[in-house]
Amino acid sequence: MHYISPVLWQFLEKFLSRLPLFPPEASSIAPYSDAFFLYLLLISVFGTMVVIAMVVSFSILYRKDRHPEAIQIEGSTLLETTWTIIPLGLFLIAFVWGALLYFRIYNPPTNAMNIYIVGKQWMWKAEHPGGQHEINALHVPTGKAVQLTMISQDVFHSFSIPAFRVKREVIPGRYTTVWFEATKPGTYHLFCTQYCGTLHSQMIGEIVAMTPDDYQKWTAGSTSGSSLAQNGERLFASLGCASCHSGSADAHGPSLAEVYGGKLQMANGSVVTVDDAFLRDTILNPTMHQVAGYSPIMPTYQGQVSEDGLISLVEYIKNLNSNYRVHQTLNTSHVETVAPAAPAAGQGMVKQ
Ligand code: HEC
Ligand SMILES: [Cu+2]
Repeated sequence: MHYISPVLWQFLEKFLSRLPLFPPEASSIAPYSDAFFLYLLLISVFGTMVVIAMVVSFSILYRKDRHPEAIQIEGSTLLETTWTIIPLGLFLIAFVWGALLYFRIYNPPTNAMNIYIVGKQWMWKAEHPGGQHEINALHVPTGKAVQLTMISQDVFHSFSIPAFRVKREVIPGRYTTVWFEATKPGTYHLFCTQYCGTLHSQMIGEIVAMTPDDYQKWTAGSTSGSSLAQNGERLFASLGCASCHSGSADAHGPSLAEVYGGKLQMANGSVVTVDDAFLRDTILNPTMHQVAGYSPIMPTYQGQVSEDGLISLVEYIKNLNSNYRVHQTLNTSHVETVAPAAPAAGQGMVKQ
């Protein structure tokens, strides 16, 4: 991904980081995003200059007292080809470069650790798998890919960390994700960049990037004693999910052990990958995804579980191993991904 010569890059970085208008570059993606931004800026400036230069020089060269009589020119293939090919080339570079960057920004590395973010009027809540809660603050380790799974409790918000060149819509009813890898320890701004009501401008916070050691200390020091998955386990019992999803053969519902990350056959013939969004949707609206081989007896939990509760349930199901026990996730910095289960009879499972 080194699209720009390192020497030129060092020069530009020095120049940019002294410019107070420009936020610091504190994530792995920031230099790439800035390089591209600079390219777009430069071709725009170049284009503007060319136009201004021609407007000024032509008005002097072809002013009325020098050319009282207009001369008709019937076109020039060379000229027209030039002004077509050059901009086309510049735009194609922008397209390819932008597309490569886009894929990098929108595809989190598979080993990324996951943190949940809930936006609401007018605050940001962060929930670490280890059970640490934060409001208007987010602690992350440097040198590690962090993925945020985000949702809004009310209206549209937008989660933006300028120093990381990260910005993503936070939408009611749907999980969105964003990822970054912080490179420099420090404290950075967090903004809501979508007008979301009266106190929108106060929906701000702090991103604290810490060295992995400091981060370990922070997670150990701020744990509430039970992980998200353990909270989820309690909800799973209190909401009555356990009665149908006990994992035993005579239960009314399918076993949820190790379903996460695998594929399920739906009653309408389609095959769905079990991800966070799928789990959330089935809990709120079970008829939306009717699993093959089961009757539609699961009640809807719409209005009964908060977004935080849903996150705990999702985290619980995500971490269920085959014995219906939760993988311990008190430590945020290593979150296990559960291998998809082997297809069991009558379970509607399909092979990967
Ligand atoms: C009355 C029994 C019942 C209750 C209570 C119940 N479910 Fe279900 N659940 C089912 C049945 C039956 C299915 C399969 C058919 C379907 O998709 O509706 C299912 C499907 C699911 C699925 C789809 C994944 C899969 O492996 O099939 C998830 C996830 C799920 N339930 C989670 C929950 C959670 C979480 C709760 C509690 C908040 C809950 N269920 C409460 C009966 C129940
Ligand atoms: Cu907002």
